[in-house]
Amino acid sequence: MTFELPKLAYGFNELEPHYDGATVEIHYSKHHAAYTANLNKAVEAAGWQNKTITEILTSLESAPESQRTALRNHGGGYSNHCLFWESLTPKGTGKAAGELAKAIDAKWGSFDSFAEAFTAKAMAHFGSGWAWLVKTKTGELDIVDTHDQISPISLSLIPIIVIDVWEHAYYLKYKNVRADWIKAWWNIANWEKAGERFG
Ligand code: MN3
Repeated sequence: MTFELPKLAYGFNELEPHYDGATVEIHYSKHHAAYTANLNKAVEAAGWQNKTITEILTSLESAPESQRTALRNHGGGYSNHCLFWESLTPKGTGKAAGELAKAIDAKWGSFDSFAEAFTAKAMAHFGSGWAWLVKTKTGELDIVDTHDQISPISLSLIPIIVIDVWEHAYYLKYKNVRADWIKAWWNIANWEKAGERFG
């Protein structure tokens, strides 16, 4: 299949003041668009046009060797950014609700303790990458980080919510201060969507 940039559920400026319109526009229409275009090239070169993105990300080891790195980088870049945009909303509620909230409380004791652990993971990640709340194969919640464009789907994890901590995600507004970007992210985190993903 040919992959396309997903439609955003909000305008470029609608996440302000937490996430500025200029960064959102460049992040989406340049960075995410480039991953999407390069994924389509790699898919064609590999003869993998019949595969879904999940099939691609879970069968990288059987990809033609010449395209494996491109499929990992751009397939991950395409998918991770789709999940990232869905993790954001202008109508952030600040915390999880329902079954997801219960599972977070059971694992971390409280939402605040979870938030502290998630923030710490995002802060501690060295270099380009992502911090994720995921569900494991056994249904347990966990906080993980992945490097570059590694997808949690390739690691048999189900993504629930994610923050992009590549510098391109925040440098225009927050410069080198990743802590400020992470703090801002909590205001626009989409816990409703996370609850749906948790199922
Ligand atoms: Mn990014």
